[in-house]
Amino acid sequence: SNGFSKRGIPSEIPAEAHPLSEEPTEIASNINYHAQYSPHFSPLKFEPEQAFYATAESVRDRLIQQWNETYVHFHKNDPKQTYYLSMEYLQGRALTNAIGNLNIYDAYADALNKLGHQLEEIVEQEKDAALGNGGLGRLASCFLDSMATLNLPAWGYGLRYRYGLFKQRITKEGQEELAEDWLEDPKHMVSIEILQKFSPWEIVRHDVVFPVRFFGQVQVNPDGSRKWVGGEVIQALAYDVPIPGYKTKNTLSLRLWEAKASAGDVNLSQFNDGQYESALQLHSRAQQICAVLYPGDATEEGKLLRLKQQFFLCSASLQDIISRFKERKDGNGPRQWSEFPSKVAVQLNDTHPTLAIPELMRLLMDDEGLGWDEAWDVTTRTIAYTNHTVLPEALEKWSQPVMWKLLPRHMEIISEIDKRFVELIHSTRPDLEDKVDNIRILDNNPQKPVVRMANLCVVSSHTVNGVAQLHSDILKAELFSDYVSIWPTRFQNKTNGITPRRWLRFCSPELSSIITKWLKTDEWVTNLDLLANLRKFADDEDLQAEWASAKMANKERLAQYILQVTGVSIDPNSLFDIQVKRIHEYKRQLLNILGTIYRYKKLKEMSPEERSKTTPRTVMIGGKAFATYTNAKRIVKLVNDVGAVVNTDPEVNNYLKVVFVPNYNVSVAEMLIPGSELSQHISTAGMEASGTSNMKFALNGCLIIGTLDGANIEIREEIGEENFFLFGATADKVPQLRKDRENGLFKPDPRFEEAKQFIRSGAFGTYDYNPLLESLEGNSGYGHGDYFLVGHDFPSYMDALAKVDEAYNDKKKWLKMSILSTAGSGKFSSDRTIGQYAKEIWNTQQCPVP
Ligand code: HBZ
Repeated sequence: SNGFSKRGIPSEIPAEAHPLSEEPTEIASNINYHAQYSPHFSPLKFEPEQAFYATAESVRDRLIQQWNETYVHFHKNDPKQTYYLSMEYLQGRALTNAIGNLNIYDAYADALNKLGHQLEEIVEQEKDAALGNGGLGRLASCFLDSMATLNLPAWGYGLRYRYGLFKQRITKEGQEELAEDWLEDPKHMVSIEILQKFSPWEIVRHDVVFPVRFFGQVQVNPDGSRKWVGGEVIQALAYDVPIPGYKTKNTLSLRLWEAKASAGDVNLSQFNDGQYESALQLHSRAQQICAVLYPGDATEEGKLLRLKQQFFLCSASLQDIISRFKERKDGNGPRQWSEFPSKVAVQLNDTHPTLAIPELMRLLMDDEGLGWDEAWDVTTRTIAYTNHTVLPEALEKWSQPVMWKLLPRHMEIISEIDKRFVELIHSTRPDLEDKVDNIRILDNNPQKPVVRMANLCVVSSHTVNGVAQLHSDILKAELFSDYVSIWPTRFQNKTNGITPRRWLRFCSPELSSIITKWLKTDEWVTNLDLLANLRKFADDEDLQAEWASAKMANKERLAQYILQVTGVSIDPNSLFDIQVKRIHEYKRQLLNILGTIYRYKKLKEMSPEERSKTTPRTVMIGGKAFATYTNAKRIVKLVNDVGAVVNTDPEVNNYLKVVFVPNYNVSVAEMLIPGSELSQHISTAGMEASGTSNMKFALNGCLIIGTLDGANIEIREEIGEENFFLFGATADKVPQLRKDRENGLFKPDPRFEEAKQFIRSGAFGTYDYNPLLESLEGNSGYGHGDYFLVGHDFPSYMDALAKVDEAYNDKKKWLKMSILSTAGSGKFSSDRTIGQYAKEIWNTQQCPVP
């Protein structure tokens, strides 16, 4: 036993745990121990794969020790805790991060050396944990890192998907999706379903199990109270993934729920009759719940299973939170429920965990006996909601009939919240009377009655925030403007951030040591504002030389990787120009490739001498397209087709290469970002809520070409407008430009027409690109042509690209701009973001383990 009882609460405080040695010899023998005594494969072998598992388990021992100390400490001190509810976490690999945060990287490298292995090679064995789709999931992972590092009392809650985000394979047809088995067994094990799959980092908590009900009906008791009964009950089993803070003992937990049927749910008599499938029906229904991560990023899906997943997360997490609240009684008997909001802050990562609201109401009223008013007061003082998008198609709406069937008691509660909100408008805001149908929670359109999840969140949360200043302003001025007039103080901005540990310190040790040397301290790793002190050295020739050589080393490493995964050889002396993110029309990878096509065409038309005066460029584009998003998949195909032509064209391929980087994920990002010189963040203004890779690139001294959208605006402010390649319409002009376009007032730039015509001419093969090109003019799925204003922004984009070439030719100038990008990135640490959430939303304090 680790001294913990049912919910991770210590039954007795364990004696002072004996510290694990940081001596390489002892670490080596510990790794050896794991290879021998917890082997998941034949112990006779000790190849990189086995060495990875043994190393991970050895590191995990340390994490468990710190985790125990942390939660014992939290239990004793009983601070207010944050519970971060998210359907997604994009954790990536954990090994480098863990030994880096624990400050034992060198010791482990030595130890592995003694065992005949290279740490760099062992690290590559680990599979990414990709339990998320994109920015939203990665943000949750950066937040966990910062909460641990800032010693904040917190838990992350999520789902333990069996299959995470799909693996992308590029074929002649374009993108192909493969199931991503992040829990895949080592190669030497037979990969069949009945074997227990595992991650070396997780700790299964067989004693932390909560029942989660689906379907059934509401029973009205004689005293008028109500109870949800019947239906099917699935068990939620906890798996804890330790989250170490950087150079602190504090280690948090990411608790992932897995769905299981109870032992009693096997119908033995059916089984004995040979009806195996129906005997095990509930088992297979339970298995389905956490089988796959739903592909998100602005696609509409109306699947019952997704709703079940969402409720499963919310119900299990809230039962866990409530039981912890109850266990931590103070000296004077049981806790008052009115104290709950001073002990518990629940943050909803978008609307995906909205059902936490009616579930908390239900648990408080039906299980704990609170009246409506008291339960509502507790709930609204506990819950806060973060919005990540203004795209209408990404705003969740669930069918009312489906919800009545799956969650009858919750629909009663949601209807009551809706009714009371409508009454509030009637009695206090007659001026909003004619808008009430739009802002209430239930959309009772008889054709398609739905619950609007964002509205439920806004009405039920004490705080609503956007993720960059522009985004928060748009929320207040547009999407949520009527609510602002009702509750003016409810709305806040919390500009996103990224963890400087993973996204600079560990992914670019070269640049990190230069920064540490020039700042004469490594404190910037936890106080990123210190990077501003690099500004005074931006012109220094010695720093510039060191900076250039670190960049070159990272570019060479990246070139090696590109050669290995694509077979394309790229020149480290060319400008490395990168756009990596989910493929979406609003992110405008199409603008990038059209600009590249135009560049290619002009290079073709030049004389060899003219060509030799141009700036050699390597354009890299990567990202996954949602499997049924046809235009996004066409863009992937187009980039690949352009690459196939350009890269094999001996006339131009010394001056231009076009690479589609396959299977973009966290680990690939850790390779690309340090080696980048220019990165593209070119969404139609007003559409990218924030963006977070823009922050990672800038932090790594990569210059940005971008629109005035999302966090680009704040990045440009911080690093200086002269260090940012700006182009495109501003958000306030977009609606009028769309109208003009509809009214035939748009005059396309001849360069834009030329690029499109070049595709039509068959220059990149015979694939039918007309549907894609039509989205730029005819009627697209979005109602009218070129909704994303690719044509409008094309000329200013091309002009900005020309400025990039010019700046790159002046090496000193470019290096200075690069240094100033890093120097201006201090604001974008997720430590700053999380500090603001703690102070301005959660009202939580640091609780460092001594
Ligand atoms: O969240 C992204 C925003 O597009 C990006 O601008 C922002 O920086 C980031 C963090 O705040 N949103 C997503 O990544 N959204 C999803 O992945 C998503 C997932 C499931 C859905 C809908 C969207 O059902």
